[in-house]
Amino acid sequence: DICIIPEVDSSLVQSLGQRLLPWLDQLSLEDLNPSIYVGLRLSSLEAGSKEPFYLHSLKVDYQQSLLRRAPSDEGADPQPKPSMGQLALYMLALKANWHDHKGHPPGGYYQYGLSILALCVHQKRVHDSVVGKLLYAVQHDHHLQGGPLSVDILAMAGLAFTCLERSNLNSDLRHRITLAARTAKEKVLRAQTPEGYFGNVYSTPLALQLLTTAPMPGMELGMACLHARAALLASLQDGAFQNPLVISQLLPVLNHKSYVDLVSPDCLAPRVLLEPATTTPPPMQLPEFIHVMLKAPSVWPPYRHAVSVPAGASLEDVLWKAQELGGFMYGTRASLSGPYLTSVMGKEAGEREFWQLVRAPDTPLQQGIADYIPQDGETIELRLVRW
Ligand code: B12
Repeated sequence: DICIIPEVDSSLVQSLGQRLLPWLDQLSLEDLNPSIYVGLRLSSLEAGSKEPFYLHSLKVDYQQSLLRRAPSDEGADPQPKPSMGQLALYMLALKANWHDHKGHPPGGYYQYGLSILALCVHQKRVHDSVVGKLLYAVQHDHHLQGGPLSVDILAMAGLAFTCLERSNLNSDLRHRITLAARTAKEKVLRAQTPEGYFGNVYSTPLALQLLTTAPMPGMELGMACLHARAALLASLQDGAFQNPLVISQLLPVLNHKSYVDLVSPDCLAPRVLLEPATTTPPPMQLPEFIHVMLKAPSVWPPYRHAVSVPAGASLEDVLWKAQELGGFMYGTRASLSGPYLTSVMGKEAGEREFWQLVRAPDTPLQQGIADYIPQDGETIELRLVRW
């Protein structure tokens, strides 16, 4: 005996769905409801662009309320943490946000690979089609053929494949996964520069995480990695690693570890307790001033102005100074890599666009606005480009 629900009149279904629609505009804390999202995603109806927006609000709200301190901490918390049931629904909502397998994934292939890796180290199996999309990208996608970020993306994808391989998840794809892990390594290896970096200095840590995961018969790994290691050590000495995110990708390499080792972390390995570095304050000196030419040719009217800042100031200081002088405007958003430039002269970068930082005539910077220290006489161009 089976239970079958005969099809219901579609206009009835639609009118039910329509009653949910106004709720999708209620994004305040007390109104957000993961159940609405899950129900809609599992229905025969969809609410277009309201859906991703609603899910986004859910994520922001739930993440924030999870991070808030427990109500017992001090004073009464007006917004209690979500209940176990609400959390459970939120988890369902995250799962209901499947994507179609055509086109570029929304956060880019880097985040796609990172997500598969994260689930894999938790030993959570994802659908073959999800892994299939990354397999296809590594073998065929032209975005990954030598673009500036290709090594970062290939390294992350390779780490994800290595984890899947070791954990024997998605066993039907085993052969393709092994092949793609090898392809990722080969492409990373081929991207080695004469100085020894894989891609650039900042993609080398992730690249090494990948290349050190396992020996590769038939590949000249040994010399290549020694060369990369020497190049990294030289750039460490030059102070190239100041940004906490890139440091966080490098530290595992220096400890012969990769993200794949999180599958079964070695909790007993001894670790050294860090002590704060003792800094001696620099001697008081009158700051020397430098001049930096700031240009934004892709806005109308084009902006071009010399800005004077103390030597050692960051590009962010230059932008700030230019704004203070008048005639220049910029906006940033916080990210794990630091402040990300989102708008120049009121012009926001659109989808798949970004404000590229370029040292004239044509050298894209390898650091963000907070980390890059311009030299006297340099011209910095802010260009709105597609990626
Ligand atoms: Co980028 N980028 N990038 N990038 N990018 C990386 C972070 C990295 C490490 C690549 C490399 O050189 N090997 C370097 C940073 C090195 C360093 O810190 N010293 C780098 C650089 C240098 C840049 C640029 C400064 C290049 C330039 O203009 N000359 C610009 C940023 C300029 C600006 O501020 N407007 C830039 C731009 C981009 C695009 C192509 C736009 C994409 C981001 C768009 C998108 O995915 N929606 C991009 C990516 C994808 C990456 C990459 C491959 C992954 C980032 C990611 O998704 N992280 C990393 C590689 C890596 O980390 N090893 C390089 C995971 C998520 C969970 O973290 O903080 O939420 P998140 O991610 C956001 C930020 O990372 C931000 O965009 C992400 C999505 O919103 N972002 C930032 C991306 N790049 C950069 C760079 C800087 C300096 C900052 C502050 C933020």
